[in-house]
Amino acid sequence: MGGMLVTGGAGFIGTNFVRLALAEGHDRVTVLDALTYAANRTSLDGLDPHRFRLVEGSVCDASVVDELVADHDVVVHFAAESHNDNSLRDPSPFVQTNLVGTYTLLEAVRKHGTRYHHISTDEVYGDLELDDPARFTESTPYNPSSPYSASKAGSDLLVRAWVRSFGVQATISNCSNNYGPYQHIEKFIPRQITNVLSGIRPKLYGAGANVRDWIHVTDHNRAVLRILEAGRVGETYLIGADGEKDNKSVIELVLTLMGQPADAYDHVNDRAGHDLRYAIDSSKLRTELGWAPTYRDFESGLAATIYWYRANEDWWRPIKAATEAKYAAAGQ
Ligand code: NAD
Ligand code: TDX
Repeated sequence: MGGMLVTGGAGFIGTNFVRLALAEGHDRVTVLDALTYAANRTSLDGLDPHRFRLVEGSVCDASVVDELVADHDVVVHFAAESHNDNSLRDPSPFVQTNLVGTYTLLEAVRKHGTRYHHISTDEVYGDLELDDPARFTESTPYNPSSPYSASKAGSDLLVRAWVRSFGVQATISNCSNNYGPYQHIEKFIPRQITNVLSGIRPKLYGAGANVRDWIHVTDHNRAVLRILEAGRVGETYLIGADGEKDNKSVIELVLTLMGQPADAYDHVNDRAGHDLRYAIDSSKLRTELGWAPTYRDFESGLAATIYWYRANEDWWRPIKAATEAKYAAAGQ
């Protein structure tokens, strides 16, 4: 008994979370990960085998989930199908993993009385107009746009129902767009960095006016650790670092930081149903739990991320051609 079960710990945010939790003194961390296309087993290389273990399996597998939940004090649920573009091509694994997987975990934590933290996204709230002074808060109504965000919204609602109906000891966090090391190169920022490193021009969807609210992955994960420490059961916390930027500015900054002309990118087909703007008001997290972001300068965080992809070409190079082939088929 004891220790933390982290689902999806071989993915982007989960890997960074496991590394942070071990560095902060958590002494027993188990990852349950199905090792889908989105995972990279080498992201977890070099961790202390006395304190860390990787179990390959699905959150939809009730017997594996039950056995692991029974053996840990807390579950942090990162595992998900996470990419909007993929959800537009084939929603089926999104419904399975994000809805059925969350249901399977909830039944296990209900049975064993285990503390549960649910990782979610600001995309459950839909999108905002560019000039809307409002930002998302914990009381903004759910209004998801894509199969991905609808499946995440559904999973959040399952958690809320299991808290209310069965007294499950759960908290939820909805975070804005993360950037940093170990992010899959299908996602916007690492796709453009690895494009430049591969001699491919960066690809901007549509006119690039869409706004995302960027946060460094470590700031997200520090907020999750803080919620585990002091968050109130049954509550939702929004996580965001006041990092609104439009996509065109981000692509120009990547190019400039990599020594290329700022306009050396292509406009490609827009995403169907493309959300215009996300923006988070994280006052509740800041005032109740005393959290604040440590990466306050996007440009230097981005420069460090570019450095990481330059230094870790072995990590991403093997999947670059196949990732780009998928986009090329969609004219993106
Ligand atoms: P990711 O795609 O990089 O990683 C997902 C991980 O989950 C992978 O290791 C994959 O193998 C694993 N997985 C998928 N299906 C599984 C299954 N059935 N059983 C067990 N493991 C499975 O995703 P990410 O960007 O690290 O996102 C992690 C979580 O954070 C997700 O819940 C996502 O919705 C949420 N989130 C992400 C962002 C972001 O900007 N990336 C922002 C807010 C919230
Ligand atoms: O090549 C690209 N060109 C481009 O202009 C790609 C891949 C994306 N984009 C645009 C689409 C979005 O407006 O960049 C923006 C960011 O795209 P993604 O990295 O795909 O992220 P997004 O769709 O905003 O969702 C992300 O943040 C919320 C994560 O993937 C989700 O898991 C999280 O919930």
